[in-house]
Amino acid sequence: MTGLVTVLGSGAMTNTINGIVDSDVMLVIGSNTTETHPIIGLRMLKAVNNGSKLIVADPRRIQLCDSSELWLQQRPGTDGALINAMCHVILRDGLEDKEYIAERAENFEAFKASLTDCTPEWAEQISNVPAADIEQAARTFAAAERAGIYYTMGITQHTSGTDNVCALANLAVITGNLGKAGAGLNPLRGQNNVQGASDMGCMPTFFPGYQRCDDEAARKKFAEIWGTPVSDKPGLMATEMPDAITNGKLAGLWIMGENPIISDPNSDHARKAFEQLECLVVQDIFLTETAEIADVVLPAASFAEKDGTFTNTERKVQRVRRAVPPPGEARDDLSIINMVSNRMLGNNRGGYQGSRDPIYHTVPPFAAEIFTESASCWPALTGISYERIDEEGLCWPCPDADHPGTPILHMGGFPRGKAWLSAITWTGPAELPDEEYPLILTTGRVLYQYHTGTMTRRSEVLEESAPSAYVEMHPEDAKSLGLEDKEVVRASSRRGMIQLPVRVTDRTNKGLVFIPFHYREASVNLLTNDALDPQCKIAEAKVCAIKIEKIESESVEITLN
Ligand SMILES: Nc1nc2c(c(=O)[nH]1)N[C@H]1C(S)=C(S)[C@@H](COP(=O)(O)OP(=O)(O)OC[C@H]3O[C@@H](n4cnc5c(=O)[nH]c(N)nc54)[C@H](O)[C@@H]3O)O[C@H]1N2
Ligand SMILES: Nc1nc2c(c(=O)[nH]1)N[C@H]1C(S)=C(S)[C@@H](COP(=O)(O)OP(=O)(O)OC[C@H]3O[C@@H](n4cnc5c(=O)[nH]c(N)nc54)[C@H](O)[C@@H]3O)O[C@H]1N2
Ligand SMILES: [Mo]
Repeated sequence: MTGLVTVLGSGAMTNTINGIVDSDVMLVIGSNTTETHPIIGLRMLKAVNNGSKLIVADPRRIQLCDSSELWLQQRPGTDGALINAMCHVILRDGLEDKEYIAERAENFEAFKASLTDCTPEWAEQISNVPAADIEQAARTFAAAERAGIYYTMGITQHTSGTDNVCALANLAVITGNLGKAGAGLNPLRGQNNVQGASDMGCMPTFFPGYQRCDDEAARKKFAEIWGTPVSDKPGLMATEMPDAITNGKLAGLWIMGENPIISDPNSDHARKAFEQLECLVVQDIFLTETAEIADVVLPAASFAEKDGTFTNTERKVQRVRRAVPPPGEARDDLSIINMVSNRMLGNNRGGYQGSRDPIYHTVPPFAAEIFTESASCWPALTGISYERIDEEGLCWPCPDADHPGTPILHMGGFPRGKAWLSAITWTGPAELPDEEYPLILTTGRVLYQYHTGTMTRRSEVLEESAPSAYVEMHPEDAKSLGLEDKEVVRASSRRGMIQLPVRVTDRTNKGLVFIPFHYREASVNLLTNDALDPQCKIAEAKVCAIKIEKIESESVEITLN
């Protein structure tokens, strides 16, 4: 990754959840916060009550639009143009924070030159957002003493996802909004402990603490700590694995806590690839669609059945304690990994004597030992211990035992010195509508369901509240296809077909439809595009081209005959 994204590192919020109420302006872009991060959404609404101005940029009329001062309804996949145009206005009118830029940013002149043609009128052509609204958004954002940016998957799940994030980082830097309360660049992380998993090195290029595997010194350090040689070759991203399997480069896969047969864009391609594996192991708390095609299923314990820490979206490391024992043969994930590793070692098949054998339940002292090791490997955690977070978590970086933690990042400067303002060239989505597939499909979430539904669809209350898939469609599009509200239709793309009811609503714009991805019986990932962002390899789940067709029912045909 380039420029600022590297500076910002882990992808956590630079600021805190409670600090949101201190902001003067909030730009919420590509985040349906009240449905997907309801607690954070409440903080935003509280900030609005306190007088903070809310700018929403989202192709759909999400709940936050009702409380916003300005709603930019862009075409999906055009954020890069929109944000560049906001930066253009700010620099054209001299509204930037000159002192901050001089002190803390690099590459300013080249960045400024790159924006010459990114006028609001140019961005209106691309995004369909009126130039006057772009101007107003830019001026409101730049005028604020404390302006915070909040973004999620509407920004990242694009072939231009990394560029979009860099463009937002540019906006935060030129207005001096990094390293200050009530401001910041705040990606709202999705899954519980996805932050902790990244911190611990669950990414193909990193050891724990974002220390790169192709860095000689880091390799030496971890080889010493772990007492075994470590590889210098980055692994594959999950999104690259289906193709690696079909190309014969990957023969075995051990999937823990993911259900890619429903959650991977272009999921039929993923399923076909997984079926070719020599060995597929799935470790999950339920028998998922992916587990059903596995050679081996390892039953895991859930969050309430184990000990350890979870790190949240604001980098706060918090203790988790086992409330109930795991059912039946289920074991916590750590014990399962240890048991397999020790068996491999016993059979001379690699493996690693990581611990005592066998540990069937992770008891607190063992989880604490692991934490102590992590803290010794990564300076940002060194000051955190189980004793210190017994009652209240601490935000990393926390370099020593007396350090209070760091709720707000970059107060005193950036880790790489100065922030690099990178020139971003807007590029559109990989697949756009045409005559055959005339509608843009965007996908996402609803409040009552979680991802592939393995957990939420087992809850009667949640399932009753949101029992069925649907396709959100603008009244004019529905009318031109002769569709009524709730009518079951066929939705298809170049990759697949599903059937589901229409929900006619003006929440979306003409030409755009939205389908949630929670429902296996109408799994929208059969339709989505697996084109990847060339830098971070995220798939373009937020834009592809589809068509919707009326299903002529048999009864209608019989009547006609
Ligand atoms: N209830 C519930 N909450 C969840 C989850 C869940 O499954 N259910 N999942 C969690 C996880 S892992 C994640 S990652 C987060 C995701 O949280 P969000 O990103 O907030 O959720 P999404 O519904 O995927 O998409 C957010 C918004 O992006 C908009 N959007 C679509 N295309 C574009 C575009 O091109 N540009 C912009 N600016 N916006 C666009 C959509 O209209 C939608 O309002 O939610 C987390 N919270
Ligand atoms: N079309 C479309 N596709 C998307 C997205 C989108 O917006 N649109 N969003 C993408 C995003 S951001 C995400 S995060 C993914 C989510 O995709 P997945 O991660 O595949 O979805 P989940 O249903 O959350 O799967 C998590 C699995 O972990 C299991 N589990 C829960 N707790 C534990 C545990 O403690 N141990 C173990 N071993 N297993 C456990 C659950 O039973 C479940 O099967 O979907 C992605 N796919
Ligand atoms: Mo996510």
